[in-house]
Amino acid sequence: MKLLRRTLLATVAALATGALAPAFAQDIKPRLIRFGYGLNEQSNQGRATKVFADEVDKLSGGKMKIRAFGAASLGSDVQMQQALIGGAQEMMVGSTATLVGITKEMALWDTPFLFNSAQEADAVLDGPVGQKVKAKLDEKGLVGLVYWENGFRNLTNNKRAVAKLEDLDGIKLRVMQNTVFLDSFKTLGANAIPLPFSELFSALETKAVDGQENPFNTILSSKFYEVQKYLTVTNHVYSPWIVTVSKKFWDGLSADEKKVLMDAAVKSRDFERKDTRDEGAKALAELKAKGMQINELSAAEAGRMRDKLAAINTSISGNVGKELWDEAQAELAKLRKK
Ligand code: TK8
Repeated sequence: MKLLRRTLLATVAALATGALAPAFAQDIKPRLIRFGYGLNEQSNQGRATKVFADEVDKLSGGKMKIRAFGAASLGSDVQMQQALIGGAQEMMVGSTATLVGITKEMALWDTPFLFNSAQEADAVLDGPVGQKVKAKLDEKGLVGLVYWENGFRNLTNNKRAVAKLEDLDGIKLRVMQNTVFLDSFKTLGANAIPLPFSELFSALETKAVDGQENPFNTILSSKFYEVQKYLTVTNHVYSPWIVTVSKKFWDGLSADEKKVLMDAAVKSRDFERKDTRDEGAKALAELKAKGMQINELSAAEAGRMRDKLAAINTSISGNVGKELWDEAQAELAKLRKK
């Protein structure tokens, strides 16, 4: 009893003199999380990042702080991925397409014409197949939280209106740093050139490349209409973005902290998909008003593109593994029967 009293007294004294203060101070200091992304603050990516940051602040009672860095100010997607793996940066959002070099299963999402609608994309990405692909990141030093919508990609260029397959011939087209995109557009006859997104605007402006492909939202928010004349509605592939965390950082978080990040990520995902779709629905008219010349690829020409790309599908299925490929196809078949 006497001993207990003495210990208690000692503790109280230590507390009063601040001898234990350093331990407490560390608990109070908010955890700082650097979150990088490639588009600008005014984009759908920027808006959803803000929602994520606010939610993390709220759910953690201010104990976790997201510091957002837009416009690739922490580097391109590929550079940020490496920083996350090394532990020099905590979080990012970027294209799944740029992760293919790290996790080959991510190439599943690059399959041309895989999804017919955003609803199909949501169901597969949030379902067992999407979770399986995401989980593959773990062994590479990354933790995938949720998929956001980048969206269906469309083609812009400065040479000519692309109405048929042959119109792509020789167009210098920037593609993402990813072999599926490179091979797809080479197969379609374009002169495909891989470049990080952060270099794209200036490459278009200086005419180092003639064209690029991205969703309407990005063509608008990145002001590509200033340097591109023709827009062809091709919807050739649906691109997801993925919110990722450095595994080194993640492993040091408490269960509560992990939950805060996951819950905030889900909230940001739901916001982002709706926001992107709302903006996307109005974007085409806006791009027209900005002076872009817009045409739709006919169903017959889209069909010719699909046929030409059939060989790409076979190689994707080989790369991601037949089991995963078949599972995705089966899930899609089920959705389409409903
Ligand atoms: C932004 C990119 C972009 C992607 C691209 O960092 O590179 O064209 O569509 O959204 O991830």
